[in-house]
Amino acid sequence: MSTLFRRGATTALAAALALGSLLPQAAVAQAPTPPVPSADNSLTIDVIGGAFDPASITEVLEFLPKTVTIPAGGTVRWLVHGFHNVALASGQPYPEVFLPLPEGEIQVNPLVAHPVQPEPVYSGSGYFNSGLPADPSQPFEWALTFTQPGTYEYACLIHPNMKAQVTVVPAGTAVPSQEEVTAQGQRELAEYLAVAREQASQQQPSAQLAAGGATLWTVPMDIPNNANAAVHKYFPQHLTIEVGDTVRWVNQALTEPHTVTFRVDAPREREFVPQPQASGPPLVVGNPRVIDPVVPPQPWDGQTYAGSGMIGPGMPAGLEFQLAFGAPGTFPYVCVLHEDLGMSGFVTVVPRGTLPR
Ligand SMILES: [Cu+2]
Repeated sequence: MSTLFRRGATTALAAALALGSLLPQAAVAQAPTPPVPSADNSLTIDVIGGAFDPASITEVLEFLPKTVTIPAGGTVRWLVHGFHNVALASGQPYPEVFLPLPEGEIQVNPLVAHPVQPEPVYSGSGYFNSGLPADPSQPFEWALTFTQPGTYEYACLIHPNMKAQVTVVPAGTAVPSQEEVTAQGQRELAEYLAVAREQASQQQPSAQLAAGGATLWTVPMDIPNNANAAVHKYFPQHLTIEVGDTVRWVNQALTEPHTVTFRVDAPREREFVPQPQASGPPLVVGNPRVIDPVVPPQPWDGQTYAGSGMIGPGMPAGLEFQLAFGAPGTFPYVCVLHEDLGMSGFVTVVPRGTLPR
């Protein structure tokens, strides 16, 4: 499958595979704020990784706050919500997220999937990684103590724009308290959500005349070119069309893949299939059923599985998916990657001549 992927596709695929990101509603809750003296070299500062706003079905793909300052000897503790990791590469390239398997499938690089932490102390060199959560619906914590002054980038390798910094100042230097750090994270979260909501409010379907008097409907998904957030919605969620019309879904997201999947009676797919090994942790293998399109004969009669595969920037299946509807009825669909967060829609198909023109 590696040949399927254009340059840069693997990070998009990784983001797509973050579909499993079942973010708890608590993801927007504040970090615990233990009282800490501001010049305590042994202090621990909490940083949030990822957040979800259920009201707007918006996932913020950022560390909150994006920069944090601690004294040498201090510790950063990440509280991670969703399908994210925390990785430091000390100025070296980050590892590839996906690796091809001999059978043509792909696996998540074990250097990304599993923890790499020779010791819980970071002195400015080497590769450290929290690993990915086995169950993204459960938040996890990861902590590192920083011993050397300097500014260090870290990243979630699943989400290409999710990069942040730790600045370490000499021991004894006063730094912002946890209360201030948490407040800054909340301000950044509020800004990201406000921009995403405003963008979402502007998304709407469009209709144009097609051959034979039918209509070609375009349904945008997510919000355009937003580096900080993904809105897991179709615009609109419920579209009514006539028999013979075609619907074209277009993913506008900057990095986040989505799917348009009419499962009909098929069982739910899993985006990752763990493959147990004789020793060590399982391989984490991508499921082609989720990645690749399943295009039925068209016009579609609504009776068989139809799916876009993962569509989005850098994805082999492209940015859009199109389906002509040949039978009346109501047809529900989901984004396989984000259905647990509420990404679903339906198309109601009525007889020709029913809708006002
Ligand atoms: Cu989605």
